[in-house]
Amino acid sequence: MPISTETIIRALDSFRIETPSWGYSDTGTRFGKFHQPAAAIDLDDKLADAAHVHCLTGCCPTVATHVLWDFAPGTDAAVVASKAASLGISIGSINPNLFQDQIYKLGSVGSPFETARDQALAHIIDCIKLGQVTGSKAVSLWFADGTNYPGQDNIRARKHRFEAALKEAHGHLSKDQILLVEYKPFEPAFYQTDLADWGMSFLTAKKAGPQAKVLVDTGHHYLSQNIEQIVAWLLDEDMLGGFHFNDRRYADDDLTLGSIDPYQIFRIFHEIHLFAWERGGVYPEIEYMIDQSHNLKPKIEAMIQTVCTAQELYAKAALVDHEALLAAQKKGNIVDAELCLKKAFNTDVTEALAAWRASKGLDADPLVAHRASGYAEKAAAERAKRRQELGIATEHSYA
Ligand code: LRH
Ligand code: MN
Ligand code: MN
Repeated sequence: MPISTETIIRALDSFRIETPSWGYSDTGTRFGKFHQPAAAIDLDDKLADAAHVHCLTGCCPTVATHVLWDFAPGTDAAVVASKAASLGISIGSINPNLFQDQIYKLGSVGSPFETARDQALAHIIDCIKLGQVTGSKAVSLWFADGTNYPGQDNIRARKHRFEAALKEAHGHLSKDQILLVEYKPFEPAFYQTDLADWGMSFLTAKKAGPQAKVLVDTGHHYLSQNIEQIVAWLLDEDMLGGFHFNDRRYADDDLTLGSIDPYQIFRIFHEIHLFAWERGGVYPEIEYMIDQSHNLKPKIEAMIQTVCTAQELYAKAALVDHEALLAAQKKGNIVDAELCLKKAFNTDVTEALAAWRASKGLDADPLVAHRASGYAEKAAAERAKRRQELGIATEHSYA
């Protein structure tokens, strides 16, 4: 076996990526939704779809849940966890919903209203408990909080409200749980977002406690921002908790990973492999998660495409010759240093990925295997019927 294939197989053996429950159901933009007959209707469907993706790819053993969208009132979380287990997966990150309730109009933990802050904190604490019941590791926080107009609220007072709430929430974590703090520059707050960049998440997480880290959503940056530099700094500070992977052309577009700029994801993975190489091959614990909406592509195909793209780019980045890179850097040889990255990026890893899959008893191409399985057609027929019985919109524009 060529050395590069061995390197890739070793790298992929420890690479896991979490799929999001919301990526299996109908989503859209604020202008509307296009329904798909095979889209998941309820949490059982989402678990089944996530298990199907894991079965084909072998690297998606957990599914992220969004509490309001997934756990109807009265849902027994232990039952959900055992359903997931019976399908061969488990419940991954728990995402509180701190933005849809009317009470959050002026924010959640950053709101000027104590009632909103109290409700938000109670919900986060409930999610931490939910995570304990489902055996999940991460509670993943994203806040829509901010203001839309200059003068609307006191920016520093909002900062202090955030610090107090996250510190209190952190106190409820079990020793195995982590709190991930996501940032986003704008939307839905359009003048000032409370956690607008990695620095704000970093400081807030630091103040919350040692189990809080930063979550980098690749779509949550200004266009020319150097995300791999943010990743390198967070790694160096031991503050990189995880990723929400997606791609974008303009803002938080939630397109499938690598569809616009695969080299950027490669460069992010390169920083991680380099960091581990400098530490004798010890990789930091990072939660790799997908956060996509992909409302036009068929749900499961889009998910498989993203998972395979992530594996491919992770594998390519593992091929960077770190010795040669270091030597070029020491000599100030910019061209050769850059070529180390380009050479790895341009390597065709199809065979190596197939070899890794074969070693796990998987089909060489999960997308082809999915299409051959008839899963989507069966799901479409059964779910269309169920939608009719439930009186849910059945008009579909796209299969
Ligand atoms: C916000 C976000 C956040 C939410 C998800 C649905 O834009 O990235 O992670 O939880 O989308
Ligand atoms: Mn996100
Ligand atoms: Mn987003």
